[in-house]
Amino acid sequence: MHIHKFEKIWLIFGVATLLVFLSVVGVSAFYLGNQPPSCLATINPEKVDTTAPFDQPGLKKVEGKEWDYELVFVASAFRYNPGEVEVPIGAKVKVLATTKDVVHGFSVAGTNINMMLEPGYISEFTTTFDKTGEFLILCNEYCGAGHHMMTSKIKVVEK
Ligand SMILES: [Cu+2]
Repeated sequence: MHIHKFEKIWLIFGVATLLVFLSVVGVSAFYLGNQPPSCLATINPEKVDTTAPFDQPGLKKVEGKEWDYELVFVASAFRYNPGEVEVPIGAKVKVLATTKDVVHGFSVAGTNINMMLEPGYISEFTTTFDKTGEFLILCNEYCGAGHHMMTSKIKVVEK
């Protein structure tokens, strides 16, 4: 079979591009460990208030884990619990969040924290807050009439 020279070049280019993209996704998923935030842990959305750790939202010091604190958020129309929280600077924090009703967003302005909260799933993000200041948490998934009022705040403070 004869393939025209330009067709061959174009074919090679196409296959090479595909391989580059697949290896980027592969390295990101299997070597860097990037995963969708809510693919592993599930929760009964009707029993969020009585299921640990969501029965006690807020910041908790933990021992013997790779992170120093767990920051637990429960989202519901149209608020986050807690409505404001203080986090010590430099601490490694694992954010755990879920929703009691519909899909909500969990985006922390000025950081790379941006999760979708889906009913029945626990979204997780581990990070270190290394700048003091106030960081606004916003819902960026339209959830209903009060969507624009749905906020919380993380205050990063000196130890
Ligand atoms: Cu919303």
